[in-house]
Amino acid sequence: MNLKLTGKLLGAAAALSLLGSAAAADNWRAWNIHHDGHPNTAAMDRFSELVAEKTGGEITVEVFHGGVLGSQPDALEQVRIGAIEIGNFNLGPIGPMVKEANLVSLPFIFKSGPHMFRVLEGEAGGIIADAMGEAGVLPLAWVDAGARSFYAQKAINTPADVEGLKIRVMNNDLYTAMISAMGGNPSPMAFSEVQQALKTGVVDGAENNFPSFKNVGHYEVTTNYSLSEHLIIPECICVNTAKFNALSPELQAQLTEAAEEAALFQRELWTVQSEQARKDVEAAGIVVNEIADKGPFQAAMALVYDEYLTANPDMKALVELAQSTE
Ligand code: GTR
Repeated sequence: MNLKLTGKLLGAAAALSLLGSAAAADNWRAWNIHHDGHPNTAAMDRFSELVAEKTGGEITVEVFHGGVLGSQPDALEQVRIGAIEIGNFNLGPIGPMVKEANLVSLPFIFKSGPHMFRVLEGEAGGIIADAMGEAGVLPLAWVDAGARSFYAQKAINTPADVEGLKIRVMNNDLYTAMISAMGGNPSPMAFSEVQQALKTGVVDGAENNFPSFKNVGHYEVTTNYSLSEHLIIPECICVNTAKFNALSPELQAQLTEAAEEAALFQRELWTVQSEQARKDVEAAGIVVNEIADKGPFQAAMALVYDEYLTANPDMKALVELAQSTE
C-alpha cells in the first residue's frame, strides 16, 4: 500500500476521532413524572444545569417533565435497559423489581422523614442502593417525598373507614395488601389516570403527599385529606448502571456531585413547598383531618409484614436493621 496514502488516511482517521471526541457530548434524557410547580421539577432542572456545568458540557441531560416519556413502571424499565438514562423515581414502583427496595414500602417502617434518611444513609441504604444498581437503576442521590396519607370524599380516621372503599394505589403488591388488610378494594393505576378516576368515581380515594395531591389537581375532585402518614417513601435520582459504569471516574464523580447537590436543593424546596401545598389545598376547601392515634392503622399492617416476610424470609435482617436504626 502507498505509504503516503496510508499516512493520509491515518491522519484523516485521527482528525475524525478527535472531532468525534470533541463532539462526543453524551446527550442524556431524564424522566420526571411531575409538572411545573412541583419541587422535583425544579430540582431536576437544577440537576441538568449542574451536570452541564460540572462536566463542562461532556454530558448534557434533557429533562422531560410531566411523565411524557411514559408511566413510571415503563420509564423504570426504560432506564434499566438504557433507553432513557436518568429518572427521578419513587422507590414504590421499584419494589416489585428489587426486593430490597421494597423495605421502604412497608407501611410505618419509618418513624419520620429524618428517620428515613438516617436509614438510607446507613447500612440498610447501602444494601438497597447496591441491589438497585445491580438491577440497572443506580441511585446517585435520595430525595424527599414526605409522607403519604389517604384522601376521599369522607374522613378516614380509622382502618374501618377504608372498608368497602376502592382506593387507588401505585403498582406494588405491598400496597394492594395494605388496602386489603383494612377491608378496602385496592386499585393499582398509573398516576396520570388518578384525577379522572377520582372525578368519575372509578375510585373512591387515593393516597399521596401534599405536593402531588395539589400539583395534579386531586384536591379539586375530593374533599377530605386524612393524615394517616402510613407510607414515607423516598425517591431517587437514578441512572442506568451500565452507562454510569462506562464513564470515566472523573465524570462519575461529577455526575454524582450534581445529583447530590440537586437532591439537597430538592429537600429544601420540599420542606417549604409541602407546607405551602397544604395551606393551598386547605384554602381551596379541603378538610385536613389530624389522626390522634395511628395505632389501629399500624396494627392492621401486621398482616402486610407477615405476608412480605413469609414471601421474603431473607429480608428479615434488613427490616430489623431499619427498625433498630435510631
Ligand atoms: C408521587 C411520586 C411519583 C408517583 C406518584 C404516584 O408522590 O412523586 O413518583 O409515584 O406519587 O402516586 O404514582
